[in-house]
Amino acid sequence: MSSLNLSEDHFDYICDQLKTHLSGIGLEHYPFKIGWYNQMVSPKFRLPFDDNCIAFVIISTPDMFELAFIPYLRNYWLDNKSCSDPIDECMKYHFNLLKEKLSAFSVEVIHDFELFMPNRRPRVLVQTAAHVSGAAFYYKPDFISDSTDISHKLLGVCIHPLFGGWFAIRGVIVFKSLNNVSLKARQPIDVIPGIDSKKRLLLNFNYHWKDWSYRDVIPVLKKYSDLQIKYFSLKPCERKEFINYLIHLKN
Ligand code: B12
Repeated sequence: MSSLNLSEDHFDYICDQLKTHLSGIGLEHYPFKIGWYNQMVSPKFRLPFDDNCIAFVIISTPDMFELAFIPYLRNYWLDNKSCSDPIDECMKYHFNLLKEKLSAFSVEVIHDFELFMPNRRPRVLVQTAAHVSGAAFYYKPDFISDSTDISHKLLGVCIHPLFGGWFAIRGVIVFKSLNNVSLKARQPIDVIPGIDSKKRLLLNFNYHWKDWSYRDVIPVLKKYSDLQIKYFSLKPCERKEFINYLIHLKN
């Protein structure tokens, strides 16, 4: 596919479009080049686009629940969709709207929950994308690989400088035919001082994630509301009744 080198003005225009759509629903976008991501991951996880292609990682802030999810439930949620995850459906809805808005460009959306079949490999490693875009520092398990008591592979965790662990990484949007050779990498901020705190974070994330403590590893600007905490504390199969409650809740 032939690709166009983006001028600064064009790039700013795309960023403005993303901001206009996303900021009102509690989502944020951070640009990166596909090559920065592909350099980090092993070949089987590489994204099939040109190294200079522009992409954006999309994160949900604590506001997403009230600004995007509850309105989505009220307006579009149908019980017959109950086999799919409502948050995933909400994200699909908004990413599709965005794709329509940006239909002048050749855009591909990859959600965090998309897997290749039959091997179930994630289509994109959103934590690596968040790190290379500068959105959130990715604390990888190799910080504690020296510990002998860790018998199985740990999952790494990203920490956002303003929201700590109170956010999620929803996916990436790739502008397949747009290059921005001059985009400069933004280094993510390492907000956890010292190796011991990093180890504690990883252990909390892997073994105690249900108590939410890993999310409070640094002081934060905003946390999930009580409603959001209640929602995510329920097992997916127990959420139906609570969804009905949210739909009928008076503001
Ligand atoms: C599979 C998965 C799971 C599996 C975990 C299986 C396992 N233990 O591996 C299960 C279902 C158990 C799970 C559970 C949870 N998960 Co989960 N999960 C994922 C998912 C879909 C893929 C992760 C994965 O398989 N990675 C593959 C491995 C190989 O990747 P990797 O270890 O990062 O290795 C790569 C990097 O190291 C990179 N690399 C190499 N060198 C370098 C150097 C640098 C500098 C960098 C940046 C990268 C890099 O290359 C490697 C690949 O070649 C991601 C979403 C996504 N699409 O990424 C969410 C995700 C990781 N999960 C998340 C969360 C929050 C959870 C839960 C707390 C539940 C929840 N959703 O609330 C629990 C916690 C479980 C736990 N702590 O054990 C969040 C983490 C958010 C964050 N702040 O980081 C994610 C990102 C989802 C999201 N939408 O935000 N999860």
